[in-house]
Amino acid sequence: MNSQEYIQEIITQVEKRNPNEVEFNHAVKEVLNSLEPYFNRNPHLINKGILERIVEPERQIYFRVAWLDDLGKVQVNRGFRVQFNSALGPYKGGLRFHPSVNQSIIKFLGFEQIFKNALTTLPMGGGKGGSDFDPKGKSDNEIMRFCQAFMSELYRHIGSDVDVPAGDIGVGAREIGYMYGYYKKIQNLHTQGVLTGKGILYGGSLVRTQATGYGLVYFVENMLNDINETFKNKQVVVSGSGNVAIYAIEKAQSLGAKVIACSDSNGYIYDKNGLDLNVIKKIKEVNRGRISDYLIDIPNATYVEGFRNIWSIPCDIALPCATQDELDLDGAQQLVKNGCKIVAEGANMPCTQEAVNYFLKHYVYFGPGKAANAGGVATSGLEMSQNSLRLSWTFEEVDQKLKQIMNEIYQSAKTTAVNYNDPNNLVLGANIAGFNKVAQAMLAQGIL
Ligand code: NDP
Ligand code: 2IT
Repeated sequence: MNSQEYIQEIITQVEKRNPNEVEFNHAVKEVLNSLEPYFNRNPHLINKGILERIVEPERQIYFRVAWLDDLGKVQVNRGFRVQFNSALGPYKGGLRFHPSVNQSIIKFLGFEQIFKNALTTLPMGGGKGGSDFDPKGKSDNEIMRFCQAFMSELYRHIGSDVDVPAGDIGVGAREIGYMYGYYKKIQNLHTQGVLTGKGILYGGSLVRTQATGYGLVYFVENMLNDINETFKNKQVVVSGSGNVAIYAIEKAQSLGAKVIACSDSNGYIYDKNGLDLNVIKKIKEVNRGRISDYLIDIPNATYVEGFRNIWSIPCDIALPCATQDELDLDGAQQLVKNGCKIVAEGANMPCTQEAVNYFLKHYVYFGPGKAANAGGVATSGLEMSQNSLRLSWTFEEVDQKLKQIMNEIYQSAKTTAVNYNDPNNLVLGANIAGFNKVAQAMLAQGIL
């Protein structure tokens, strides 16, 4: 059997075994299809059962989360944790609270996380979890009761050397605080390394809040550097206005870029003078409001309903930082038509496969999420290190380490792409570099 047949056989098997899991099948195809040249060079790995095992989670946990809302009514949500691969270290990956969460979404995120974590250079396996709970419109007490109910089951499956969750969509410092507090109470253990993204007062790391957005911009700096460019005076469009988007905007602005648009799930704002990030932080981090509120402070800006239309704005650099499949072929065509040179994914799989293929074909330099947004989990890894040491590093120390890691991730994706004679294909570079580490570790540890 040759590489192509082997890969096709596994893809067909995954489709058959996981029908209707659209996102998971997309993620598997995206990774496996870029591994053909790798298996061509390493044919001895074809009969070792690596792909067969890597597409099957080591363990999947589903549970009921029952909680009382403010009206005293019982609410029931679904809880998920997928412990996908532990070849490189304890399972590591975020928790997502969003009504769209289902088995397919958690599995796609867990699968991506395996290779992303491998690229960080830190010893972390891949996992992901969450719930179909919708935090929008819930009171602070409801959020707390939900987080406690969620942790009352999750606690038995996690641990600092077992599985270390963190935040993702709908889960930030507030939610991690409630979950950490409850874990500590029911376990009677201050084992800080069990969750990352904690508050600074009880074991959190400086820079973790900023890390994904900052890391994305550090990654793009490397991309720009390779084409003899910088962020200075570049027009940048960022989708989303959550944790990743806000700190991507902050770092890009500090490097001299003009960020002219961002969005939420209802629509986008366009401010030709450059976004006022303090207004956005007030709306999203303090008031938990809608991005359309930007016009209250900045009446000259424009608000447009429908978040997908953001890609029609002419820009040099586009950073999708909201959610999966938010940038489709239509968006990609508009970006290319308007002369966009760089697209890098702050979110997980925000570009559809058609969009990615279109970028690669039209010489847009493309940074795939598992490399470009790895700064968040990398800094989670640094938080785990500090927890083990029982020490806290300064902001500058952590930021420096984050920058170093992002440079290394870029170099590893780039050199692998060059080595495989496709020098501008960072999708291929990141997938092969990440996969190779996990495959080698799996081989060394025997058939598990
Ligand atoms: P947040 O919850 O802080 O923000 C999410 C943003 O995306 C909000 O603006 C939200 O709008 C928008 N959004 C979410 N879901 C949808 C949807 N279905 N349709 C349209 N817009 C949507 O999450 P993060 O910023 O943490 O996460 C953003 C992305 O980055 C996700 O893909 C996540 O997996 C990825 N990521 C996050 C990391 C982290 O450390 N937090 C690390 C690496 C990747 P609204 O408020 O209207 O819902
Ligand atoms: O998608 C991601 O990498 C995250 N949500 C961060 C995971 C983590 O463990 O910090």
